[in-house]
Amino acid sequence: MGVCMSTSNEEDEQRKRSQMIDKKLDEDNRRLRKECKILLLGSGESGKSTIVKQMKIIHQNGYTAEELGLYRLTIYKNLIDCAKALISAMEHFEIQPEREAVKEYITYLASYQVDPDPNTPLEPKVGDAVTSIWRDPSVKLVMEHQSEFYLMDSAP
Ligand SMILES: Nc1nc2c(ncn2[C@@H]2O[C@H](COP(=O)(O)OP(=O)(O)O)[C@@H](O)[C@H]2O)c(=O)[nH]1
Ligand SMILES: [Mg+2]
Repeated sequence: MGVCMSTSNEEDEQRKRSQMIDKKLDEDNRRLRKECKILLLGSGESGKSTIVKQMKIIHQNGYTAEELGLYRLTIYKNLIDCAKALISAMEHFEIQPEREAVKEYITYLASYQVDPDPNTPLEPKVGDAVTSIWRDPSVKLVMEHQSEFYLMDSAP
């Protein structure tokens, strides 16, 4: 008798599990039918990522504070990477900065590491350094070689 009970209980459980799986498959199917997949094709910097960001802002309540914090970190890193790319190009093409202060800023930026915590802002000196380097007349000469080294489109 005990054996009979346990078998019927087991069958019951299995039936319930099977029904749950069927239900889940049904739900997934319904959701998939509503889903619309878009393939974004285009060369680099043609706006693919921008479309995805706009979709999220318009249809998915935009970005949380935490997500925005991660973007802040990306922006900090991009800024430092671009500055370092410019500095490397200066060295590579043997172009000397004109102003003494710029030389000191270059040494400072070359060893600068972005803090991985997005709530830690960049040191204010980074702003002064980047502005000073960018204003130095030697940058014009470096930019004449722009096709010979990689610099993000957003750098200038
Ligand atoms: N003027 C204008 N700029 C855009 C547009 N869409 C994207 N951008 C800019 O083009 C650059 C590259 O866009 P991105 O989405 O990163 O291109 P991806 O490389 O195809 O992912 C960014 O600086 C965007 O701000 C647009 O519709 N109009
Ligand atoms: Mg992209």
